[in-house]
Amino acid sequence: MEKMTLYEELKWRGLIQDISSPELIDKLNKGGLTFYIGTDPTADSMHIGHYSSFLISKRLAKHGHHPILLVGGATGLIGDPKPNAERPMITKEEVEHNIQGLTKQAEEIFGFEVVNNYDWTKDINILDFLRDYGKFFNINYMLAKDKVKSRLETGITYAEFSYMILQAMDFLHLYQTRNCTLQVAGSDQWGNITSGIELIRKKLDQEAYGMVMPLVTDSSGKKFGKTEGNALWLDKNKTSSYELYQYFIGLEDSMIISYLKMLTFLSPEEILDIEKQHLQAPEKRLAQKALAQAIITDLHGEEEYKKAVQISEALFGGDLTGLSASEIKLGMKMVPSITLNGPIKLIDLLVDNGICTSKREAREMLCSNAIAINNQKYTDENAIIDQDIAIDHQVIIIRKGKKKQFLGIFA
Ligand code: 383
Repeated sequence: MEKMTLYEELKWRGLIQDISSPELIDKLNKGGLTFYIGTDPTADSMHIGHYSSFLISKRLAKHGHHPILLVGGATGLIGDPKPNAERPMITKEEVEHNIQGLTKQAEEIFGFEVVNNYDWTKDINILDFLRDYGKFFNINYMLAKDKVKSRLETGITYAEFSYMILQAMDFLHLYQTRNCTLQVAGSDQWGNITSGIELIRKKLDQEAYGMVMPLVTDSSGKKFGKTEGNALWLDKNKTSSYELYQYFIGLEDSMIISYLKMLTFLSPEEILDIEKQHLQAPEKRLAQKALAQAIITDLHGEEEYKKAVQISEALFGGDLTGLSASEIKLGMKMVPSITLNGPIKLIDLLVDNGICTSKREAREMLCSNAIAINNQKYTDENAIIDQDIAIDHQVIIIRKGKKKQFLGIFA
């Protein structure tokens, strides 16, 4: 395959939804731009949705552009309007706490410089704000922005309505102080980015640029990384690598190649190769595994990825050595857990905790070799299960048949 330019590659990966001007294409291909991407401190960790768009910054950085990651200590106090409803205000303390988490995470995961817009926004007084910035925003222009337009029926407060001005001020500030000429984001940010470009044009008579990527969704339009309303967090204490692994492995075939393009640094050749093999034997879930490996390794490192695979295999009969009780507990958060108060006869353990519905069922299971503890088969109903057989004297994994798992935790 002929080597693609950066822009061609971004296109091929499906990462370009809109650019503010075709002039940007050459500038992107050349390298050397300072650009920024922002996130608001609405939680103390980013989730996979953020990750997918923040990855763009890594791609640009690899190509010789200079990234700045902005955490919105100021904008987080106001809240970017959602299309359907006003955001609840979060306390200043919460914002402060979240900033700390996000800043640490951004530095750890991306290793880029982090700035906070609170630093240059906090001292602007209201009259200067209205004169120096408010005067450049025409209400008709603001009302025409998608996010505002969609809120005119249900209502929007003056605070949220002003949000786009704050974000535009950031772009202007970074343009002036850092020669930052490009802002990148997900497509929901288009209106805010173009407001900034417009402000820079009006105040300085200069040209800045914007680029947005499409939202990553599944084939039914649901956001990538949302499971029953829960986000997949980038903080491994909130979402374990094992949980990430399970999510990626379970992804549908129809989207998997486009996820590989958008969310990994695998080369086009590698992706085409995986696609070919995947089409020959989709049941092997090779593409899903490649995605899991790439994302978990990029996020948390190779060790974590290996652990995630090991836990997955362990759960289905593999090797448990080397796994600690806390890793197993974290990895098996969604497996039903049972508290054990001391040594117990196996048959009682099975029946008292509802693993089997009756002694009769328990005996049948035991006789047919269908009960395993820590992947060792048990047939003797009188076997004593105690802390001596538990991993780190704490946890046991009880398996019934091929699929059902329970986590026993000694109190
Ligand atoms: C604030 C001040 C700026 C520039 C950006 C911001 C944040 C921005 C925003 N971003 C989202 C967020 O914080 O609300 N107004 O959750 C998300 N981003 C990125 C990406 C995305 C966007 O952090 O599309 C998904 O992750 O742009 O929704 O000067």
